[in-house]
Amino acid sequence: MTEDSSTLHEPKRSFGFSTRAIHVGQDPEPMTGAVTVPVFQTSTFAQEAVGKHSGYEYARTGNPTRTALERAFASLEEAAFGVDFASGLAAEDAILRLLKPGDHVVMGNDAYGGTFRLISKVFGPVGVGWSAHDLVDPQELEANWPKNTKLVWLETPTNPLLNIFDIAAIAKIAHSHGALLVADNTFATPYLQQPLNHGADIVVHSTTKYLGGHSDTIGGFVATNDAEIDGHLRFIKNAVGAVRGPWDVYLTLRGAKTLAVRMDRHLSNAAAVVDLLGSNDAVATVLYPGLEGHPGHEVAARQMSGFGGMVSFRAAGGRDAAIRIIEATELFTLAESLGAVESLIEHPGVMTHASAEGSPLEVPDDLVRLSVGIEDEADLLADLVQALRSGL
Ligand code: P1T
Repeated sequence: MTEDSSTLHEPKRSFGFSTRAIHVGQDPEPMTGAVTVPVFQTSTFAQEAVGKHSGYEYARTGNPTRTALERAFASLEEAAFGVDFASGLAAEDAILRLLKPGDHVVMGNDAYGGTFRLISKVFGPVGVGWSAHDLVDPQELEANWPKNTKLVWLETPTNPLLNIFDIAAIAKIAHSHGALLVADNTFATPYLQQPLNHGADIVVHSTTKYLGGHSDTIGGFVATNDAEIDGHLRFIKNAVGAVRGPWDVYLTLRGAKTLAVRMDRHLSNAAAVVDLLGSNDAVATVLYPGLEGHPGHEVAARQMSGFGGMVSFRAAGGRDAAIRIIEATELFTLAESLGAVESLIEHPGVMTHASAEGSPLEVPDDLVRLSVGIEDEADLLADLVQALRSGL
């Protein structure tokens, strides 16, 4: 065996979401009956004879703890294949290695700053072209289709402006030009949105966020229904070595078992936060796809089953007021990252999206991003009320 195969043996749709999160790929361990997938903390596997082994030979290539996660997460995306990576960016890097010099990537004009940095500053210098488009209007892309485009790369909802892109409409345009559509599903999670079912070819996640859910690991994941793409990803993972140790994989798999219940609480807390922000004088605009006035509301209602736990707003008092508010929270922790049980607050312009400064993906400097956690709603609201006073 060269790369571990993750062909999904379990039926894809027979169980509900939470049942799949808890059971797919996670049968009791055959030797001892251990109910929880063990942490196979080993770098290598004994072979019975030369070339005759259990299916595992070396842990960069394959590890049973990782196989369990790959099967479970593939089933959450209703995908045939899934590959775990060392980080969200390592997963993105493996996808982008599908490209050759001269190829072009179309990006949305709002995305995680690190994704923009990877495409423009790592792949750009070796000859991969890129352009940023306002994918809110897919016709703009159709009218200005850059030649040699092989990949269209979108997030929806986007980080940090929470724009919504119509996956099915953009997939149709990409496919009509022979390009693949990659959807970063980190903000929505497979609980709220399954991009492959809307026509995307590849789904990528930073599992550091909601899937892991506890701010204790870095990880990435890619799902696809295309065996050739899966083969490419496994080859790159093995050849380049962007793998995680089994303990981190175990923690991510354990975190995802509660994804559905956590997301329900993220949704209700986020809705309460949105209500509060909407009537506060320190806030100029609330960005949240659940708001009826949000330009992507209808598309989001169609392709998502909930609007997510991320909320952004623009401070009425500009950049300095935004920073004062961010520094005044006591329960919302000032930190990068998102999607975990605890609430976080940050200034994208200076923090997560600093690498996009001066580019088409630059974010407004009065922007505040909240990752609304699953603490008690009343405590979160009280913290925001007191912090927002600093913005007046
Ligand atoms: O940090 P890493 O696991 O490598 O994932 C990168 C990544 C990919 N895609 C999206 C949508 C992301 O938000 C991220 C990471 N984002 C942050 C760290 C952040 O605070 O926005």
